[in-house]
Amino acid sequence: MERTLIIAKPDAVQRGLVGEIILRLERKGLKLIGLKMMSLDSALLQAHYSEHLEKPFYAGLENFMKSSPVVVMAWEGFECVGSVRTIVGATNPRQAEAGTIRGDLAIGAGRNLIHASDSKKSGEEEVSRFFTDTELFDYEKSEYMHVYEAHERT
Ligand code: IDP
Ligand code: MG
Repeated sequence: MERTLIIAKPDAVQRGLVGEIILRLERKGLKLIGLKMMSLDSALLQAHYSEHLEKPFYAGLENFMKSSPVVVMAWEGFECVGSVRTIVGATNPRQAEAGTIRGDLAIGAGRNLIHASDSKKSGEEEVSRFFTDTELFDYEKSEYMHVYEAHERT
């Protein structure tokens, strides 16, 4: 099954929207396999946002991501990376569709509440970057027979 890294960013923590984010992912049927609060430092952020280091918004992004603790989560599910991106919505909350986390709950481009991995490969890499093996949990989710067909459960 695919894994995806979610970060409830400082604005989600400060605005009390961490529970709302978890609720939406739980309701989808995804499995939470890791969860912790962290303060992010420059080294971790530079690795996480390596593709954006040269962008004009990077300095502001790094400062913002260090402005408050964040809640990081690892979620698992069949083809979950794309499904979660759909639930999260477009990067700019003003262009994100109603019904998505960003479309419903955010408005500022640099205050879009949530990070979600953008591919299967980055999901694997990002979960490994933020979680040790002992912080990730392998367990049976009993409702899976009501969430997936058999071939999707393997
Ligand atoms: P994503 O979070 O939807 O994957 P990316 O393009 O990977 O979007 O950008 C990473 C993060 O950088 C965004 O979530 C947002 O916080 C910030 N960011 C991206 N573009 C802008 C911008 O134009 N202005 C301010 N912040 C931006
Ligand atoms: Mg991205």
